[in-house]
Amino acid sequence: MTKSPPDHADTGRFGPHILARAEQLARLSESEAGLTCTYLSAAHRATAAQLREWMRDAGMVSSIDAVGNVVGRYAGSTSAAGTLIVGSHYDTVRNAGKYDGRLGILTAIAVVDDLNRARRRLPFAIEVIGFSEEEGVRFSSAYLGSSAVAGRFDPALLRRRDEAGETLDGALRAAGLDPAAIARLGRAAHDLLGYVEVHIEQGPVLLDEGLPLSIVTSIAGAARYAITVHGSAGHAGTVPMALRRDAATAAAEIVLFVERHCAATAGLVGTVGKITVPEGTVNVIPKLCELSLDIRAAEDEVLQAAAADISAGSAQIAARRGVTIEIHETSRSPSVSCSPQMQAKLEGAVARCGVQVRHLVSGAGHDAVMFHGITEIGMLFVRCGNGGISHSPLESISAEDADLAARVLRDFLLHFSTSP
Ligand code: HGY
Ligand code: MN
Ligand code: MN
Repeated sequence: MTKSPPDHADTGRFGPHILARAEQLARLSESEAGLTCTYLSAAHRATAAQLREWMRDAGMVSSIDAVGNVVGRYAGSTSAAGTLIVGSHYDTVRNAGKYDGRLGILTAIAVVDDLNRARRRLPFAIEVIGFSEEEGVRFSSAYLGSSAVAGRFDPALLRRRDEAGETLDGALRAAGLDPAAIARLGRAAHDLLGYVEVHIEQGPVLLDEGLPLSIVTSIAGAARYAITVHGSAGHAGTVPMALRRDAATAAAEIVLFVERHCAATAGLVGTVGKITVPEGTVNVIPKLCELSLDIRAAEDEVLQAAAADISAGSAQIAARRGVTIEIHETSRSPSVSCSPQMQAKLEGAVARCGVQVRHLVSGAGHDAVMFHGITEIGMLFVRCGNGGISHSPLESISAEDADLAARVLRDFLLHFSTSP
């Protein structure tokens, strides 16, 4: 009589297993020190291959699709019963933490592995998806992977160029992927029973309140821009200050304007993450300065107003300084609410696992945004350590919290039904 397979849920082995795999993935990096895994780099491709192997080992049929998503399908007990997607992203920002995105994928794989070992099939299929490009680092457009699965991929992005001048189309082909096949990745909405994502909170609230998990009520809207300031070059030693049209000092004033405006507006945050003086030289007055701008708000109206205010404020600064300015929107996603039904299902799972139910708004964007309006979306946040820091090597979670998240996800799946 073979011993029944160990039930992770009782032994608490989900957590250490998930963290060990996150460590293993973190070693697949573009940089010597720290984790950087941006779209279609060698590290990114190696990460995809590793996830695909783990999905296969967990009993899923796994593949890598035309946009680089890693898809593992765990068939249901009946073929006609629809599909629940459980996903998150495996690309990272530069010098990233190990858990942003990856926790959600690894938790889903661990839970399906547990079901598979127990030879349990659910009355619906589960698709675990590792989305290939959520951060929008390389091509300044977030959600490339999930937008394709949601049938919302914008083919115009294929002409978008990265900092090296490579187009998205070219990068896909160089990676052996077929851009023309992306349009066929959209899932039929009628087959989708829902989308659920486990993700780190990327903030301090759960840590401060001593709670391990929370349910997400809504995801803030976000808009990103590329700003270019055009001034005049000049000799650093001979042009009097009053005669200069310095693109960099104008940009600096715009950065401080963004900070002041967002600090003075409730529910709005703004970040200039990149400032570049192309071909900058120590003894030349900058004629060009390029900035990124990322603004977020839980209310779309606040976001809309902020975009207009920052554009008007920047134009005034440019006029006063005798420079010109271009502002180009590179991506925008509206604020979305998680479905009350999915929140209720997650509440049930959290309560059954003995955890206090807490709800939070997400200031960060997530792949779930792409599935809003196509199927019911739900998200489960996991506490971050180190003051809640994220998008940093200091990002941390505990094995206990990862274990709890996996047990809640497992309970959620075992109790999931399409009836309200
Ligand atoms: O920027 C974000 O909100 C997420 O990390 N993509
Ligand atoms: Mn992120
Ligand atoms: Mn993320």
